[in-house]
Amino acid sequence: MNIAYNIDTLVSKFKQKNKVALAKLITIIENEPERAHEIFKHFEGISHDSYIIGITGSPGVGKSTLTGEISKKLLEDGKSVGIICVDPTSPFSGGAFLGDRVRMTDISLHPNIFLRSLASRGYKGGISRAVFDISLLYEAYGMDVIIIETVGVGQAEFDIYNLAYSVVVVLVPGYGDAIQMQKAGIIEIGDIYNINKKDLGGEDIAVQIEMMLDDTVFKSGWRPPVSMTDAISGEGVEELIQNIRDHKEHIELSEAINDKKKNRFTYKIKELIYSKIEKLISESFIDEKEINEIVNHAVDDGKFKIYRTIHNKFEDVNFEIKKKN
Ligand SMILES: Nc1nc2c(ncn2[C@@H]2O[C@H](COP(=O)(O)OP(=O)(O)OP(=O)(O)O)[C@@H](O)[C@H]2O)c(=O)[nH]1
Ligand SMILES: [Mg+2]
Repeated sequence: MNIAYNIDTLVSKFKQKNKVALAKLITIIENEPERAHEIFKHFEGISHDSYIIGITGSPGVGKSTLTGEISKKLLEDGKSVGIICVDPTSPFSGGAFLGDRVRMTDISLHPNIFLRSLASRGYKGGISRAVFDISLLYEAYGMDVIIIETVGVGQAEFDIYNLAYSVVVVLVPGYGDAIQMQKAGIIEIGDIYNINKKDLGGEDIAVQIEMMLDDTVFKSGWRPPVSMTDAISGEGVEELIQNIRDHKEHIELSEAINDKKKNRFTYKIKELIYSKIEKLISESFIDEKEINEIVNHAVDDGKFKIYRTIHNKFEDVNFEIKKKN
């Protein structure tokens, strides 16, 4: 099949708001990132901006349930929503992927919503690249709001901070000591804090966070609000959405949103450079086959000898990176 022709057809269907075309374009972007520009060149005339919300928090705190409830309310307001769930589980298990699907089935059939789950490993060019490109596709599709759900650990947390305009940090009762949270740096990334599972308590943690926030100076002039929700009954979700709206208004008025928009691209460019270098190094210096040979030798010749082999191989390594023009 002629892929160029395929992309042209998909793009014209996409422009008619065909969800199947959207799904297929996402798949192309996921599997063949080097072709993304062939898709995006068709959208150069589009200037629509979506509002991008990040929802992050430890595994199981209710991010997906909350995302579903928020989306439901946005749909009722006549908004369209594009969701990206970054799943921490292995791409082989597929379990949580299905889980997200099941939890959100009732809304994912709505014509104004689209949901895509990504396993957080196994992406060519990295997961943040895929998240960024899919969010761009959603913008071209005309989505009013984009919600990115990630588990708040390590790189994913960093991604969401750089890719979303309003970051909601979700916590639950019994999460533990507030000091631990501070150590984990979680208090630095949230624009909004939300204690979910309020049916199980959580007043104490809300108070702790409020106190911690009171002790912090916010250069942006935005003091993150704290809300409490029961994502299953939907209680408190309206207040959370109002907090997101307030934050949106704040960054729009202070024009911080322009910096955030630029920052998305800065981040994208840096990610591109890193993945390019990684690829260059792994392709030109040592490949899977060579690694396997060293490992096999180590197993056959004894595991201490591997140190000499590795040392000899890496001792005098130097890289020279040339710019093409
Ligand atoms: N009691 C109670 N349970 C909730 C609430 N919100 C979600 N849950 C339940 O908590 C479990 C995890 O919810 P998810 O929405 O999958 O949480 P998540 O943060 O998306 O999980 P991962 O994506 O796997 O990290 C599910 O069994 C939900 O039904 C709530 O407000 N109260
Ligand atoms: Mg989830």
